[in-house]
Amino acid sequence: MRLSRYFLPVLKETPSEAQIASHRLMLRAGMIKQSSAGIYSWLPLGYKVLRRIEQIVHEEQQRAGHIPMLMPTLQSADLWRESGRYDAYGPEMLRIRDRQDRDLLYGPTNEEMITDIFRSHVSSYRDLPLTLYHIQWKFRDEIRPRFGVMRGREFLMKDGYNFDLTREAALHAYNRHLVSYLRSYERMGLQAIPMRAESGPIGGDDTHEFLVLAETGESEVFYDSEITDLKFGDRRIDYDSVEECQAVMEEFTSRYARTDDTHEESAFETQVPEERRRRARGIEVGQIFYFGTKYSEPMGATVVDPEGNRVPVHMGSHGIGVSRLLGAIIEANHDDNGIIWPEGVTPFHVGIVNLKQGDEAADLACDQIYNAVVEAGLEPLYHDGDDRAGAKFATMDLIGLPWRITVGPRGLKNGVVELTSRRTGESEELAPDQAVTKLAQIYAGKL
Ligand code: 5CA
Repeated sequence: MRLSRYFLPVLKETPSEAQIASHRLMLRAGMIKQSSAGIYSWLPLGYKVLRRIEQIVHEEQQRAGHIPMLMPTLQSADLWRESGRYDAYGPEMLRIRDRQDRDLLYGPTNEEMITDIFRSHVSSYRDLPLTLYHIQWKFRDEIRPRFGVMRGREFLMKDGYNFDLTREAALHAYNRHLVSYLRSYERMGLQAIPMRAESGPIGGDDTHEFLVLAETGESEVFYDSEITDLKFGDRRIDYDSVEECQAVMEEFTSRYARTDDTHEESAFETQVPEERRRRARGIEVGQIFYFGTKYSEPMGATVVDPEGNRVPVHMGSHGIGVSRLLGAIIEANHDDNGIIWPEGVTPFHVGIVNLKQGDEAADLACDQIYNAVVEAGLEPLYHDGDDRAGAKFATMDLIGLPWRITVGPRGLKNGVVELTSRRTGESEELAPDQAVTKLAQIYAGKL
């Protein structure tokens, strides 16, 4: 993409309404525009990152054997009356009436709708296990929407639902989700720690929240510092193996890590030596629940088991805050000059800066590098405007592409361009084709 043909409305001024870095930077980098409180338009740059995050979520869910689908945003109130949640959910639910006077609602989550789909089509244990998921907009009329996409009213969530014959099988689904979430967050350049939490309006006994440590996080967290040394990394896992998934779950959840809802000071003190006790703040980027037959029983989602009895299925639900993740990633990856995208989610792989637009040799070299980057399967953003070099660098630093290739007449005389890392600020002089080769290797994970 050439910047001159793109739509990147960067702001010079720091917007006064934004209290935290990620919100300020998303507005300044032209990624989002508020349309009303807690509701945002996703401008092209923000939309690109949103799609990258969705793509990682899709890949990791499907790797774990979960099946993608799509349910609507508007739901019938009658379904929610069956589970008893229509009245219980309270003012966070946006209730709507259509022209036929039917009660609808903008879905805050989808347990009822997926249970209805299940009961309409599945009636035998032979069709289990089954895990369906979608990535869809949700609406929660939060009393205090704030921090941009971090606590929105309309927000994008991946929500998945497992259906199993027994409690044990459903707990395997729980563990499978935990593993797939660890992988997903690491691919996004984040460490998200599973912590024991409260189940709130979703219900159920077992639940973990995934928290990214950040000073601006809305949750207070208490944990054993050893937890931050754990990495999932690139280990291979057989998602069908109960033992393997259980082992990962135990490894990542056996140390003390809780949100303030479940924190017990006395347990913290007895279980964790003083020098490893940490109190901090975190951003909740996902939550997994096992809730057994809470929805299947009242809604009649049953299957015939091997003995011929009709039994309600065991379920859980599992959510990732897809749009919130942009805020969380930026909170964890920025400096005074702007965003620093992790390579896994960056909107463009490299920025090309032409120091002297209109100079024949520089223009030609930029075009050649641009084409070579595309050939290598990567997406460049070419800053081809007439701005001063300093202004071009400032824009590139603000939007945070992990790599920049700087091309100028002086370097070209010596046959070199500069490859610069946004994170370290370090630059290297390389021949143009070598710079592209190196980039390709970095993104292929070989460097
Ligand atoms: N049905 C379950 C799991 S599918 C559920 O709704 N879980 S949840 O309430 O924990 O939401 C899942 C994730 O959505 C949260 O962990 C959080 O990352 C994100 N989320 C929740 N509320 C908001 C909000 N107001 N703005 C942005 N993201 C949110």
